[in-house]
Amino acid sequence: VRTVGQAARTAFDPAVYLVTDTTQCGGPAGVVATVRAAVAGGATAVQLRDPDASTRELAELGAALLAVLRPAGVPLVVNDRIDVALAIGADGAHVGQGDLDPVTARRLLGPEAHLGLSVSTTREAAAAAALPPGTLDLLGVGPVRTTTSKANARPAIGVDGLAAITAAARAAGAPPCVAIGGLRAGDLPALRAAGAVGAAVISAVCGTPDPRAAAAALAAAWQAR
Ligand code: TZP
Ligand code: MG
Repeated sequence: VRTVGQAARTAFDPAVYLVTDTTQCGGPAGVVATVRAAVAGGATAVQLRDPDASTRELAELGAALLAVLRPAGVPLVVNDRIDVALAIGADGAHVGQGDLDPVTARRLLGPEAHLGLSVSTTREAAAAAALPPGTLDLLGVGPVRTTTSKANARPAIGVDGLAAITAAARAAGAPPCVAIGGLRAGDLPALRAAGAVGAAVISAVCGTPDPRAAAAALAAAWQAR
């Protein structure tokens, strides 16, 4: 969402959307190194996600990531923590169904920040479409496949479930859908065919010895048709 007269934020391209996991990256310094490498490989957006970090740890890690991402022109959003997103001057936030409601999150973030919402069902996508215009920029849809990166993840919906939700979202006028959950480079052409505008990943990048090559493989797979 953009408002005339306010400074433009970094453009949000969700094609290869890296979500960070501090444990899989080997600690906060590993997160920074992974993000730097992934961006060099072709990651187009980054979400800072660490449900276990203290508020101060999360803000410090976010500031370190912004120092890497701003010069690269890659946006950073913060999972769940609107307060931390605002405190560090991130590009926006991503909320789940149990987090702060999107209308309140939008009010706090202002009109030009990026705001994403997780959905797992066509019903949740329809509810997202019914929010006031300008509330949401993106839906995170999944988990498409079984994931071990999120505690208490919902059941996997598969590529067919993703296709059903992207279709419902489009029909209802909801924001575009990025796929998430257990995704590997080989999945990306099918996700694209199912209507997703990108793939969000943790372990396909954070769990690998060469995150730059992993991100490059995802970027290449996203372009392939
Ligand atoms: N939300 C739904 S699945 C998931 C999140 C945060 C984890 C994705 O991680 P991975 O390793 O790509 O399955
Ligand atoms: Mg959350």
